[in-house]
Amino acid sequence: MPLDKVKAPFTLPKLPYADDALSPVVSAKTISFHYGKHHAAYVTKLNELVAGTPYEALSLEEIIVRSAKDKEAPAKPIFNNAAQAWNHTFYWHSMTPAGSTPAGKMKDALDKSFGGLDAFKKAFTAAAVGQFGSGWAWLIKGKDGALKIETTSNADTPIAHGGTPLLVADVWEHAYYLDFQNRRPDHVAAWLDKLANWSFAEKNLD
Ligand code: MN3
Repeated sequence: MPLDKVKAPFTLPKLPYADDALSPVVSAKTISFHYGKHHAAYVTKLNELVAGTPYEALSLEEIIVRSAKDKEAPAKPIFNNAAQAWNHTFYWHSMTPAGSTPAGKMKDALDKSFGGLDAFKKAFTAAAVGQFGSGWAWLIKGKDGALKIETTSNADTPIAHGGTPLLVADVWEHAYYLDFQNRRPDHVAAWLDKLANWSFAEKNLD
């Protein structure tokens, strides 16, 4: 997943599992809309927006970083669609059908920063549930090397602010409404217990 290298025209990356593999927490029907429609639309729109602009020559991550600071007219929609393209690819990899528990360096880092997995889950759930409206709940490694929980609104992403994302949960309603309706806390709890991909998070530590 070399998101620091890919350039326009961008394509929708393949899902790392079958579309029904995350059921029942994330159903095939949710995937069909969330991946097949929402994520696909961000990629298509991004290609339209960058065509013929200086952004066309940049990697996806460069587009995010530069458009976040750019005050000219097309930068905001470019940022929104580029960040959403990036965030969703990262999100699909933040889940694994088999479920997982933190081990090795990842477990040590959670122990050190949060006092263990249970305390992390409690804090992450509170952040994810407390994010008002659409957004994302992240586990990131900060510039000082410590792990932190962060939420971002709408398309915003730690990539634009110098944080290193380790894991992300999408808390836009489109991520859970077909399966959990308004019960975001139940969705987040099931997501952490059944789907969180700790080996992916551990890879992102380095
Ligand atoms: Mn989404």
